[in-house]
Amino acid sequence: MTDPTHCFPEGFIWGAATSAYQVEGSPVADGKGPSIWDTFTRVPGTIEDGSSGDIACDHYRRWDDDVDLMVEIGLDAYRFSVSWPRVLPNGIGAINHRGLDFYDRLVDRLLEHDIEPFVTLYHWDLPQALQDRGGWPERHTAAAFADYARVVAERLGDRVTNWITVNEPWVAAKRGYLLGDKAPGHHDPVEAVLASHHLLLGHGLAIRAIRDVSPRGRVGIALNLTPVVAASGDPGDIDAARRFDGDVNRWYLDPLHGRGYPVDVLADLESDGEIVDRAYLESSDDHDVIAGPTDFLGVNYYERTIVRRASNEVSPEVAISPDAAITEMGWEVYPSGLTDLLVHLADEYRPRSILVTENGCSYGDGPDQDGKVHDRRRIDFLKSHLAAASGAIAAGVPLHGYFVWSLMDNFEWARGYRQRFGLIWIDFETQERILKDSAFWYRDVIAVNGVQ
Ligand code: IFM
Repeated sequence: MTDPTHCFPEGFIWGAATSAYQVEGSPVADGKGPSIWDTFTRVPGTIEDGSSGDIACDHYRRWDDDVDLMVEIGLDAYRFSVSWPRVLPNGIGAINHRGLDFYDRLVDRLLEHDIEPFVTLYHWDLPQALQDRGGWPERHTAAAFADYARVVAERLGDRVTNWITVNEPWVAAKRGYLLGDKAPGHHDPVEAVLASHHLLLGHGLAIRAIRDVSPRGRVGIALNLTPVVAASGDPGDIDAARRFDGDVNRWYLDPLHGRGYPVDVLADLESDGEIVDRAYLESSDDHDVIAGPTDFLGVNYYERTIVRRASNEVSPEVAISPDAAITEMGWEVYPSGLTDLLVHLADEYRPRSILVTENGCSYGDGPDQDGKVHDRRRIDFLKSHLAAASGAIAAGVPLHGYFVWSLMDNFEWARGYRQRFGLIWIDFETQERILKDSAFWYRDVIAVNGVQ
């Protein structure tokens, strides 16, 4: 094999990611309690194809075979999430040891194969029992999350080093409690702001719990981040871009790095009537917790966002460049945005280490007559984004790992099973798995530690 064009530093971590509700299935097995996604998917009209995660990839029962596929690809690391209601069916209180046993076995098998587990503690499947008590808009949910983090760390912390507290708090707060296209499907701006605060507080409290139990643990959070561009030089578009950037990026990055919430966003929210008690959100005790030191920043990157002034003058609108290539999610393919984002994060926030905890694309290519999946567009997407990541490293960004979203096709939330992000194709009727061309391509990338 010739020398790769984009070489990565020695020790660079090559991984792939999934989340519990999207792959596991078995929603009531071994004493698992219901999550808000079990409830939400049963509401008619919430999921495009009327599906749910009841079976998904049946990973709860096929995990051993799935680890074999990871070995075939040569992964250094596997990022998965723990289902909170599997471990604590009521969200708090009695521990369901059979639920923890599943993750225990998975971790052992991964380590047997030298695959490093990266454990996400919250990837959106809040126990329904906690939602019944108000969910993330309530402060006690943050404390419950830290207790749950402690329980998981006590069981797995002797073998798991890398922990991701919360995945994409913006999505959990905004889409769950304001836009309503994700569980629990609410439409309440005040709830959404409170939810974001308690997700951040929960993150900070969970860091303390994990470090307490497992001092060698390395802990971070995974944020969905996007470079934001104004659609034009029109002052309305420029202001819309500022608001969007504030809402998605700075509202999370600033407090996590000890700066508190951005004052311009606080002012916007106050004038829009979305904050009832500003002092509560600005409590310095809470911000000390939220800004607790982390070991890495997890970046989930999919696309840049072009923003223009909203026609209704209230919320900004997202535009797509007319010449852009788009994936089947309708997302723009924009690899250089990854370089820009990583360089900006390193300059502005100086995290010790950055991991791309998600990057990938949805394309529906399925098996041909020979049973092969030729997903050329995914290879091109990943290749261009790895070149962009390599550019960021060359510019001095402390980027130490990259996780493809996703290891396998899975339940893509409100989009159901019609969107396929995997390196592994899944027949959701038979549960047959096929490694796509992209999986073999990624295997070669990992083998030479770089992209040809
Ligand atoms: O599938 C999701 C994942 O759960 C969180 N990040 C974005 C992915 C693609 O939409």
